[in-house]
Amino acid sequence: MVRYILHVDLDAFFVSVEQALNPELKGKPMVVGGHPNRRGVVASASYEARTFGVQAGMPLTAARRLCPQAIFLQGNPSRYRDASVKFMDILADFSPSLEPVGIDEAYLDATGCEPICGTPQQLALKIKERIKNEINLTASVGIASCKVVAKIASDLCKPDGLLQVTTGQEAIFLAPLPIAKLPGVGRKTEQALKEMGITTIGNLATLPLKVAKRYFGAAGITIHNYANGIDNRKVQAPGEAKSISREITFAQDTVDAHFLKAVLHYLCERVGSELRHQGRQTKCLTLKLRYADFETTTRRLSLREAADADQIIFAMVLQLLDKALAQKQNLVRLIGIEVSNLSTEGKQLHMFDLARQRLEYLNKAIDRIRRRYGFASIQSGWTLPLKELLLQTKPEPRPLK
Ligand code: TTP
Ligand code: MG
Repeated sequence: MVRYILHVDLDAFFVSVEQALNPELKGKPMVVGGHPNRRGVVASASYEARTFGVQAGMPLTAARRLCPQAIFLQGNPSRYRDASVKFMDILADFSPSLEPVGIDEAYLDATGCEPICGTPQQLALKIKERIKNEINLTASVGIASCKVVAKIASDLCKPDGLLQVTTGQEAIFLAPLPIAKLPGVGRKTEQALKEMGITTIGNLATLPLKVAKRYFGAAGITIHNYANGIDNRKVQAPGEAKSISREITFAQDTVDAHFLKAVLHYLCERVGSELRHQGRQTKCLTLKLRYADFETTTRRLSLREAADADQIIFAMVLQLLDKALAQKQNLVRLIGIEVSNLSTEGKQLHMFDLARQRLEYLNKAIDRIRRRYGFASIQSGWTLPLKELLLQTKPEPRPLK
């Protein structure tokens, strides 16, 4: 059966929320991320600022050099979270098959929705209209038979766009695009492909599969399939996800082990609270590190007993970090963790394990405070040095429930 998948992404999200609240800012070059004299990176740039070369992720000082007339704002995470919840609520009205990806984007499976919502194009227009009317933001929508093509389509038609890729035309649509546009092709893979003379997605599509596999392993098969417009991934509602992951890319690469451990603790808190929110536990932990040279390593371990406590996850994953740091002492660019092998089975009673029970009560109390007053309202000693950094990182999507 032909699928119709929509990828909906809000345009210049943080900036647009600020503009919706203060219309005088509309149409101006703007950056959300912080003061241009301070350390930090651009979180969101208005399309007017982008014409000067300003991009998300670049240091604020560089953004100011490129566009000194831009308005720089610190940002208001709670405003963005509110807008995100409203955005996801609007999407949820259109299909039960909704997968929020970040704070401002989601996949929606519209297969079979035609009798109620009309054609996928009509559905996309209705979604855009409600977003405009109800939260005063614009969204771009890509429509295709699979996720990867829908995502690329929404990216290409930004801002305020709508682009449908006809079923059967996926590979033709992708062929002329630069390989960097393909999800899964990071800077290192892009560089390696370019050295092989592969610059467009079409070039990659015609590379023999076994060559892609030889050079890039399992990831080679995935990007080769994507390049041919083949992507069988389903749109997964959050509760169905097989794993939960959180990662942070630093504004400045670091080897500071104390800092890395603090960030790791924060990530464990994020993952732990999401596990508890979903009523799930993990038996498998993965640590991911990307170094300044873009080499990425992952280390994994299995837990004997399933866990959802930040403290247990942190204690285990810390061992992985210690090993990784002992082995390679290069500057670290990104750190992330993933929990997988998730279960929803009822917890065993820890009659003789008071420490675990205490953690359970403690985490429940912390979760309650955070639900009410926001994630940063309560911090562990480990993460206290991170306040400034946390303001500059992409926030997690707020759970829909
Ligand atoms: P994006 O959707 O990647 O960017 P955007 O909405 O600003 O612009 P576009 O029109 O290209 O979609 O990210 C959504 C928000 O997430 C963005 O407004 C700010 C935040 N963010 C960060 O905080 N740090 C980052 O490095 C990135 C990429 C985004
Ligand atoms: Mg966006």
